[in-house]
Amino acid sequence: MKMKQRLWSALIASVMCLGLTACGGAPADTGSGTADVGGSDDLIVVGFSQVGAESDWRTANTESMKSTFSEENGYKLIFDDAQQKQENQITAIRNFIQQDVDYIVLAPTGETGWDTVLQEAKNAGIPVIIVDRQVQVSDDSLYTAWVGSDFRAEGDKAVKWMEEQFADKDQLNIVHIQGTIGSSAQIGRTDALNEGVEKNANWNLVAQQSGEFTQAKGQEVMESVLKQNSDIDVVYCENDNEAFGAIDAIEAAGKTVGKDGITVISFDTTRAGLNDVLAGKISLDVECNPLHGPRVQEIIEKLEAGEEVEKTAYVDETQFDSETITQEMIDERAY
Ligand code: GZL
Ligand code: ZN
Repeated sequence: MKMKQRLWSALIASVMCLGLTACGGAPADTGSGTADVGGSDDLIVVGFSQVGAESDWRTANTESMKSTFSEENGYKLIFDDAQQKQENQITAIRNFIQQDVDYIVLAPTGETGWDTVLQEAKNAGIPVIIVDRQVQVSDDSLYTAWVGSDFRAEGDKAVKWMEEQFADKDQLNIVHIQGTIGSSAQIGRTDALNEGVEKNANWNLVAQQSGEFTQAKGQEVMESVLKQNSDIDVVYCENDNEAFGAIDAIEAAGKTVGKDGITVISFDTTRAGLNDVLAGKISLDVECNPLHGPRVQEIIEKLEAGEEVEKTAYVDETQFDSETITQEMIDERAY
């Protein structure tokens, strides 16, 4: 039910209550804070357009949203998996508008191409919350709030660690397996490495190709790079699933990863990724926190209460390396 309808129903209910109390009847309030007028369902309806199911990170992100926006929490979630295609997200948003949802949440595949459909949502009076990756729009009133990670900062953490680890290496041959081209996560993590290569004369980028944030593509890219390059020092993977694929390819080629072999760097710190850090297969994993459900819920609750919300909210993130990680550190994490 939309916010304005809710206000009307409360107003009508209070008038009714006045009437009822005047003639001694019980107030119509159902105790849910807003009186139920005509038995209308007072769940807050949220339409969520999710990128897809390409990675462990995405699965954890979906789980966080679904467990937060449950009926017992007072929500009806309409979930759409776009299989990593923007056109599917645009269709989903139009469906949400048709269904007159109370809020639209969008985890965008790429940063551009959103102006038209977000204008349609604005015209329909439906607030849009962007989560995870960012959108570049001509008018940022087309969305109410964004919450997610600082991807450039994540990349800078990895580059700083590499500078410390390989300070005395005269030549560092780096393979760069990028994420989905045009996504904020890829742009930020790539910009950081490109700047690191410019800054460090001993760093040599031997290959740069997208692994689409998937394990299969990560393995395929690594296999082709291994055929053309025999001296690789570092593989910079823009998420854990690409790292899993790259490690499989490296080991299938009879080489090793870790301290005495190729250094694998990754992002996301999923449970499987951290297990590989503990095993010494991934040397550094930079956190990218997927638990956005409660953060988006906080924004919606504020909007429901008519309160101001922050336009941009970055989540705090850390990093783990194979020298210092412990099982306890992994056990105490929520994903
Ligand atoms: C990052 C997110 C990225 C993850 C990948 O916030 O957009 O997309 O790093 C996921 O695992 O596919
Ligand atoms: Zn009700």
